Amino acid sequence: MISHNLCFFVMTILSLSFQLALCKHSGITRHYKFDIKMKSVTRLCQTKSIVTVNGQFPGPTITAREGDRVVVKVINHVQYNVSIHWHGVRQLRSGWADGPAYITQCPIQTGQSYVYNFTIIGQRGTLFWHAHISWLRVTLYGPIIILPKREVLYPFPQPYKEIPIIFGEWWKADTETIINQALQTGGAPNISDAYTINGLPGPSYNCSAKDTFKLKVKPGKTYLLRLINAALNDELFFSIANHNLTVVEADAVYTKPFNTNTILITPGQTTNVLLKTKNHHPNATFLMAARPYATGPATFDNTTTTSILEYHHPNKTNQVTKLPLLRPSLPKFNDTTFATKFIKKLRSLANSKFPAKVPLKVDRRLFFTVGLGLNPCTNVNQTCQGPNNTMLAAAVNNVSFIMPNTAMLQAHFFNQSKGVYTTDFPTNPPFKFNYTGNPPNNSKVVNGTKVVVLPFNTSVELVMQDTSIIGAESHPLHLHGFNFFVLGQGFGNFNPNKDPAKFNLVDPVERNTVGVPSGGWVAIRFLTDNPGVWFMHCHLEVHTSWGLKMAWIVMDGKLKNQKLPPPPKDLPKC
Ligand SMILES: *[C@@H]1O[C@H](CO)[C@@H](O)[C@H](O)[C@H]1NC(C)=O
Ligand SMILES: *[C@@H]1O[C@H](CO)[C@@H](O)[C@H](O)[C@H]1NC(C)=O
Ligand SMILES: *[C@@H]1O[C@H](CO)[C@@H](O)[C@H](O)[C@H]1NC(C)=O
Ligand SMILES: *[C@@H]1O[C@H](CO)[C@@H](O)[C@H](O)[C@H]1NC(C)=O
Ligand SMILES: *[C@@H]1O[C@H](CO)[C@@H](O)[C@H](O)[C@H]1NC(C)=O
Ligand SMILES: *[C@@H]1O[C@H](CO)[C@@H](O)[C@H](O)[C@H]1NC(C)=O
Ligand SMILES: *[C@@H]1O[C@H](CO)[C@@H](O)[C@H](O)[C@H]1NC(C)=O
Ligand SMILES: *[C@@H]1O[C@H](CO)[C@@H](O)[C@H](O)[C@H]1NC(C)=O
Ligand SMILES: *[C@@H]1O[C@H](CO)[C@@H](O)[C@H](O)[C@H]1NC(C)=O
Ligand SMILES: *[C@@H]1O[C@H](CO)[C@@H](O)[C@H](O)[C@H]1NC(C)=O
Ligand SMILES: *[C@@H]1O[C@H](CO)[C@@H](O)[C@H](O)[C@H]1NC(C)=O
Ligand SMILES: *[C@@H]1O[C@H](CO)[C@@H](O)[C@H](O)[C@H]1NC(C)=O
Ligand SMILES: [Cu+2]
Repeated sequence: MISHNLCFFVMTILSLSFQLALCKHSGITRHYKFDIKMKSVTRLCQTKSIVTVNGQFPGPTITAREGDRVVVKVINHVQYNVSIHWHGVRQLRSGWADGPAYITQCPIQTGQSYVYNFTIIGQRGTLFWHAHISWLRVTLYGPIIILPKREVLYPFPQPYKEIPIIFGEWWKADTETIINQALQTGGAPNISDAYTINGLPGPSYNCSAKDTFKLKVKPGKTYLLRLINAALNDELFFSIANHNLTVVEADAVYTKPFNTNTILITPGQTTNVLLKTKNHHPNATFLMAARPYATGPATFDNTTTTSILEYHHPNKTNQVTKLPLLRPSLPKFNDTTFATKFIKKLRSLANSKFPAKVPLKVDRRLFFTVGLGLNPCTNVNQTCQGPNNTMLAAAVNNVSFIMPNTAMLQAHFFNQSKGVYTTDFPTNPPFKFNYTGNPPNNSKVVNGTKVVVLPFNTSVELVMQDTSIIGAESHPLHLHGFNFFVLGQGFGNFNPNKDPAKFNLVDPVERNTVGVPSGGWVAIRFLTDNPGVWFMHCHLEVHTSWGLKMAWIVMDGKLKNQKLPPPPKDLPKC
């Protein structure tokens, strides 16, 4: 193994591709063991058996440094099929470790195990891991913290402490039953009963005061909060009473710092913020609260989760009890004006150390509609709970993605795609209509397992356009295997003649999950520098279940270090 220093030395004299090959192993290997097992947990005065990693909820934190290898042995002891996704980790030439079931691997079946083995290259910040099959990620999730390389500082004030704040969503009923029931009846799945902060709903719910996350802080310090939205179906606003937050990073990429009292975070997104505690603050306890930003036509869980920021003055004792508890004021559930303002403040740091490598030329332009649709009722008794006796569905360019019954990456690698997927995913909508106006008469989706195939090193520009079929709604689209730059967004229909002139090619935010605005569009660019099969889907799990998902195939490049290596020997079989 090449030592860290030698690596740096070698880096200065060798070409870039060679550098990467040598230096990606410059870190250490971090070993983790994930035993998937059931655990009895009580929330909202109800005891429930949930799927966990090592009996922990939320699951364990993966901590690594940029350049480290992470090796996680996952052993499945539960009745469900399981797979784990390392959300936002680029997985450069390690697609076998990405995790979405039936896309890059068959699930790990009961009694089986699989070793995820990947190196973290060129990334530092907060990400998270979660199950990537059915709705199991409701309780199978935990933070991934990627520290900068040794002796490398953050490009912002060094925090006194770092705290993960992971948002979740809690159902009293069994969530596998809920989604299976919904897919059967064709109606919307039952909404959640609570949101959680680090697994705890907090005092705003009945019978929940004892399940409250408390963050104890000292005055006059800087804390780094690593915010993660692991909720299934809801974008969230988050705020702390009487405190401002400074955003410094999104999806493990540094941003230009900006001040805000409220954060918007979609499922699948992460945001690092600095919290400066005040000096000699007379008011000792402050609520931290999160509640949804909801734009869709369906009912949603309109509750608020809270936790407590508690000051501990070194010279005062027992100050906690009698002081007022201040509440933050959060935007209204449908405050799109706030959401838009917040999103527009997010910019890449884009300095010489952390440049924004926006692709300036474009090889392929694609236009995808994303949104809901309908399927005919197929129940034997011809009764369905979707609108007008239909079954709710969702689609990209009107294709509702059907999961294959074997892993696509394997099929691709061994040239056995026949009967698994086809390569005719439409790169434009099959028919044009006023996407954000009155819906067309025919709202039926088409089923398929279709992919877009791209050569290595293709620069892609993708515009994603929300539709108002059934109802306009913000869709947080997540791309596996790549980060992308968010060049622009707007409301109404994308105008290819006018809108590109307004694209930001200088310091657009770089991330892996972006909200397609409700009744609007977003434009992104990325470079296909990573061979494999890469999933792209709405991170609202209900929409993914309905088919709002597709996959990209990026072919091997010509050079040796541009090819996907063969699969590991323990890759699960279907
Ligand atoms: C992880 O992958 C690397 C590179 O392929 C290999 O050298 C190493 O042995 C693997 N580790 C485990 C535990 O499988
Ligand atoms: C979902 O809600 C409906 C209506 O309240 C109820 O009948 C059904 O039992 C619920 N499903 C589950 C799995 O709890
Ligand atoms: C019809 O089928 C659906 C889904 O299988 C079920 O929920 C519903 O109760 C059935 N209705 C009747 C009248 O059998
Ligand atoms: C938050 O920042 C705004 C604008 O910079 C400022 O007006 C406000 O006083 C700050 N609030 C707190 C609680 O520090
Ligand atoms: C302390 O709390 C009171 C209300 O209980 C409020 O009026 C006052 O502005 C707070 N002080 C500070 C410094 O936040
Ligand atoms: C959500 O709850 C708030 C109160 O917390 C209420 O003002 C609002 O009307 C509710 N919205 C919906 C759509 O139920
Ligand atoms: C605590 O007391 C020490 C010595 O009495 C003093 O120097 C320090 O400033 C005090 N700290 C706070 C936060 O009041
Ligand atoms: C938000 O919802 C309220 C109803 O709770 C409605 O009156 C208002 O018009 C909505 N605002 C927007 C911007 O849609
Ligand atoms: C349901 O049918 C009614 C009457 O034909 C129609 O007005 C309405 O648009 C339909 N709804 C959907 C979602 O297709
Ligand atoms: C599309 O529909 C919207 C909403 O009804 C309308 O404001 C807009 O003018 C329509 N656009 C076109 C090109 O017809
Ligand atoms: C598409 O797939 C869904 C879910 O698997 C199924 O319910 C529906 O009937 C299918 N639609 C068609 C037209 O085959
Ligand atoms: C688990 O996955 C295997 C392979 O795809 C499949 O055959 C089996 O039906 C699945 N079992 C469950 C319980 O879903
Ligand atoms: Cu969606």
